[in-house]
Amino acid sequence: MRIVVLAGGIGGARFLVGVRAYAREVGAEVTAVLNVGDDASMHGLRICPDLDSVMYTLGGGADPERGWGRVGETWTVKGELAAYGAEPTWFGLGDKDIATHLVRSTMLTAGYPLSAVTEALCDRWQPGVRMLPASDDRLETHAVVEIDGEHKAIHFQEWWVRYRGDLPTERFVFVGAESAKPAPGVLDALAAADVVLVAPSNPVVSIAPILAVPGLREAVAAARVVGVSPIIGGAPVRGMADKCLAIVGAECTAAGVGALYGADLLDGWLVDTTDQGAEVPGVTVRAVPLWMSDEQATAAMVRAAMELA
Ligand code: GDP
Ligand code: FO1
Ligand code: CA
Repeated sequence: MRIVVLAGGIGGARFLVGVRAYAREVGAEVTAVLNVGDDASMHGLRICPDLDSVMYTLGGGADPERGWGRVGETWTVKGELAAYGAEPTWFGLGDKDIATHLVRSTMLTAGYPLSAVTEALCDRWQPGVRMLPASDDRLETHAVVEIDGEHKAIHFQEWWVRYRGDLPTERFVFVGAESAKPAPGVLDALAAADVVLVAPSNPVVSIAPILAVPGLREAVAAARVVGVSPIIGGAPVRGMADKCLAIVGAECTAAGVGALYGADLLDGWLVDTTDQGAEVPGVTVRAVPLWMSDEQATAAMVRAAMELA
């Protein structure tokens, strides 16, 4: 049995903990195809928030409260950068986390593709699933916003971390997507997949940038696909999905996100029991508890998704 999971950061990481537990139980092989749209360069370092959230979470090194970065983190470098007034001052890199970005940036500068760098970082963390970036090519999510009457595109990190998404926002663009290629192994994994699971990740800024890589959406749609709703009772469990859905004109409900993905992508759609009765035209919908409170509860969600498939 081969399972491919499309995932972003924290929601994707927690879901993958359950997928890994399920896979161990049934002897399945798991490949995670991960969002790179959040990636940015800060202080000369390449930061890959979603890849790192997944790697740290599966490797047992993530900070569970913050949802990003390392547990037991210290902030000496951040303080020193601030003392220089080094921009961006609104983005914080922890000392332990910086080691990851140093290794990654050194390898990228030496010419290794992001997929090879990710594999090397995973040698340490042993996530227990194969982690592939959606693309080795630069594909960055930018928000087209209005600041002081001026229209401009800012990086997703600036939109979220600096402005908390509190700006008039017209749309998101995935810069570089048109010419990006799926990373090595992505299309092969999708072609060989018995089931593709869409994690309960942000549909607009975590899953959409993955599907924006030319050829990827078609490769996913050709498989048996079950998605899991990140929206419970009309609200995201955490994060900015409500803001993002409003910007793309989608309803912030389990049915709204299911419809956004659509019947051309999804075969099945898992919603929380709170959202029992939600319908998505052309898609089989089932309701089960979707709170990822621990590994067992999450593995039960995955089992339900696999049964639906
Ligand atoms: P990010 O990249 O760090 O923002 O993380 P993702 O895009 O992977 O996931 C963010 C989404 O995870 C949010 O929209 C949350 O609603 C969703 N999420 C977080 N915890 C849970 C949970 O326990 N259950 C469900 N169903 N969704 C969750
Ligand atoms: N989120 C913040 O709210 N503030 C930060 O200073 C910040 C720094 C940061 C550094 C590395 C990293 O991997 C993630 C970081 N995040 C920070 C989280 C990140 O901005 C977003 O939550 C994700 O990109 C959404 O997936
Ligand atoms: Ca993300």
